Amino acid sequence: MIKLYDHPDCPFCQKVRVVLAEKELEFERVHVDLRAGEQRTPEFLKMNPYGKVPVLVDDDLVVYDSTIINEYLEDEYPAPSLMPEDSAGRARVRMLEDYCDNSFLPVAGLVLAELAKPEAERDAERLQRYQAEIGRGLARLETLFEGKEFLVGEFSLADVAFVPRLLILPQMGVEIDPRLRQVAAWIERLRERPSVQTLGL
Ligand SMILES: N[C@@H](CCC(=O)N[C@@H](CS)C(=O)NCC(=O)O)C(=O)O
Repeated sequence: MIKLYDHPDCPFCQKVRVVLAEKELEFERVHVDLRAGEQRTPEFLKMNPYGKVPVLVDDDLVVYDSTIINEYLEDEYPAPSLMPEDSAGRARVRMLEDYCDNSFLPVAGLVLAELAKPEAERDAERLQRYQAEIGRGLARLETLFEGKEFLVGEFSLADVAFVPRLLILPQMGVEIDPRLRQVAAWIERLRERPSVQTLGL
């Protein structure tokens, strides 16, 4: 039985839940109360020394970090495949996941942190700068489609990485530039997937 140490709003946990749903894997969700600091208990740190969710436990194996977990799920449960077969395609997926994890998601996190403040305490200039950065990220993605339905051809782990924040662009105050037609169509395509709908975003 697979266990996922999870937090409902965490985009990294959401990435893993999409992959579990794509592969129709049953799993038990263990809610980690991040506000109460449950990720820093000695038991949790034994599973993930970084003290972060998600952590996936599959029988005796403990795996942390959403991107590594998703690669593990792809290796261990290969059907349906969420990685291209050719090494060039696999490298493209990994570069996009890296961009998403280390740039797109952190900036989205800064937008959400600013919006979480009472309006009087928000720094409007900073908020706009972060929102514009998301817009530039989307413009960069637009150039990758060249008529493809998903970032690297077929639906892959690269698309999964972006799902959690793409689905809440309106809540983040980010409007999609009407010129980004392929990005807009891609987001609609993602929204239609049953695995993505399980997130309830
Ligand atoms: N690189 C990690 C990032 C995970 C992460 O940042 N998780 C956050 C929640 S979204 C967390 O557990 N934060 C708790 C803390 O830092 O104390 C991954 O991809 O899994």
